[in-house]
Amino acid sequence: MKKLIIYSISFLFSGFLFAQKAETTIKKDTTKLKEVIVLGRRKLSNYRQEKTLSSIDDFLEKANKITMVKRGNYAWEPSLNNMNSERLTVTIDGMQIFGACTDKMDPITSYVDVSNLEKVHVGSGQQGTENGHSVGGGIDLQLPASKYYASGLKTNVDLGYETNGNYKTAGLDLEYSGNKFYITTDGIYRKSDNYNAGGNEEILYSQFEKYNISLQTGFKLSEKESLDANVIYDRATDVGYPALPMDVSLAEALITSLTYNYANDSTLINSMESKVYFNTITHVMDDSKRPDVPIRMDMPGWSDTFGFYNKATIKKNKHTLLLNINGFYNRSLAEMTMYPNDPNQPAMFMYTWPDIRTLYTGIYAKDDFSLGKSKTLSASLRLGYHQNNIAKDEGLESLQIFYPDIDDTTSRFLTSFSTDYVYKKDHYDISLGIGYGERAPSVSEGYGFFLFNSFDNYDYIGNPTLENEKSIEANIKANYHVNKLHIGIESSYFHIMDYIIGDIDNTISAMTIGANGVRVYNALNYASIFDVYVNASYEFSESFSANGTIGYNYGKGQNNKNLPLIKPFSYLTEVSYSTKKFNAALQLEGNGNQSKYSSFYGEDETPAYAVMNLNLGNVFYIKQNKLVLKYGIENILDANYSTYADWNNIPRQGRNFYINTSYVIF
Ligand SMILES: [Cu+2]
Repeated sequence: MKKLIIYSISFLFSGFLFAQKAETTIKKDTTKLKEVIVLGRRKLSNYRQEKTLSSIDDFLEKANKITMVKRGNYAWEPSLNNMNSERLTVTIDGMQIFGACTDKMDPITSYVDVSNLEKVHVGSGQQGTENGHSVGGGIDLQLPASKYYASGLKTNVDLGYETNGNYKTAGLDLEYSGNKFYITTDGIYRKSDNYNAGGNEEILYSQFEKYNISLQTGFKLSEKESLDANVIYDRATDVGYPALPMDVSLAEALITSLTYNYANDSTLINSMESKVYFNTITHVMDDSKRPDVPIRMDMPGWSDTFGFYNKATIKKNKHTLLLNINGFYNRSLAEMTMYPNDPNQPAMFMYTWPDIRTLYTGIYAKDDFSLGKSKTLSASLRLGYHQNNIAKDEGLESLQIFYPDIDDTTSRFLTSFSTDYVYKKDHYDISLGIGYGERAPSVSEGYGFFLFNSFDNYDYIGNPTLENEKSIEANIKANYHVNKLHIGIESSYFHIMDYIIGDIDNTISAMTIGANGVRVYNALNYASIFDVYVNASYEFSESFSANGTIGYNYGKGQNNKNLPLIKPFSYLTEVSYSTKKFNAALQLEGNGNQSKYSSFYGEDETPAYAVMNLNLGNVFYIKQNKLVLKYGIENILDANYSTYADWNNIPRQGRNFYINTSYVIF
């Protein structure tokens, strides 16, 4: 391993120094390996974007390798390469932010809305380590770029309605852009009642209500320097989780940042970006609306994060070097109070996350080295120092019941490394990559105390003695286009060592009434995950085209048991018609039978399903203003179904008619 690091460092820097003598400058697309989802809300052009007012979750679900794990109609959990939360780095514009729920009710993606963001960068596996260490990949939700357009005032009004769940959305944006100053502010409000699954089956506790407001402003300090400030406030209340035994009465986030930018084409350092940030999350679980629970519980959680990054790009000859030094300090605290039905019994209190402080600091370097017109070799490296501290003595003492030898502090060193080769010709391109990565256990995996998991019906206890999880990865991506036909393939293989997962411990009894028992986080020697997606598209004419994607995924542990939440065979086909002012698309989307389910981890066999959707869109120009209209029918045949990614087989939405309108006033 050490050798690998030394070689990679020498590769990054030696090539860079040697090449300073060469004279050609090559501009190329170095982000090829990243998937970018553009959240252009008021455009008609992106036909896969059905609704202008889709949630971030809806947008993410359209990406090839991403699936959303659903516990209800709100706050879905992204899964990339069949790996979720703890194996991914999800950041907001490079900022670390961590949910405050011990039951994963609040993935980071639930604290932002489309109005806050411009695009989403998805980096698969070790290509997603720019902002942190991960095994499965990184998702960076990016804020809008500075807007010094001198275009004056612009206003957008958005309204949406969906019949299923009586779902209403309203949004308003104001943007003022000058030469040296800009300010944008927006607000969005969403409210849905319970939705109906196919056959008019009402899904109780699937309602939600949320609003989100944000403000971004910036001014130029000089021609080359500018300062940006961004504040996002997001508040969800009365969120039901039909797949879980509890709901959420409040999920609140305040996300703030201040960024300094420098850009200069004529110096060695092309650009620099320095950000300091702070975010705070409050999450309050609630069971007061559930008619019969064995015991009433209060379960609030908090997560605060301070952090910074310093990023520079250096272009010299055939090299494009990106450096990123970052660090954060997070505090995660969660409590549980149980009130027995017998009022003479005392309430029971414990820390489910005993005030865990995480300190991380690391450096990332990536070099793209052009080997000629059509070939690029890239290498990236991330090194980091990671420390966990248990700040509550009661928490340390509780964990010492199971781990008598542990200390309040654990430190670890993390390494990630990857290299890719990209070959690009007129009719085809191919990229091959390998990588090695490590991640630290999450707060729940390391320090969780009797966290009930309704999926397998076990209480989980964290393990502070876990090793780093390590992954060796290989990936390939290839595209072929000829005339109007396009074929692409994308595949990854992960060999994961010390794969963290819960292990049944019969010596401990469960805290939750009715639970099957206790699982303690432990590690399998290894696990393997494989995925492959093939897509093809054909343009019959300028306005008429068809496309299709099929996917296959596989995941097994060393004990030869299937891993949980591995996507079965999946497909999506679409025919679309689009002109400048109108578009229409008919979709068929489905999964095969989930034959390789994991009964050991609480899964059962989810049957195959298929749903059909119809999406239509128009754009109208009224004087210099623009009106975008999107409307259609989802789940046309009103199928009653659930997928492998639906927690406890909670059925998805039945037939839904929707309309979204966006009006842009210049
Ligand atoms: Cu929660």
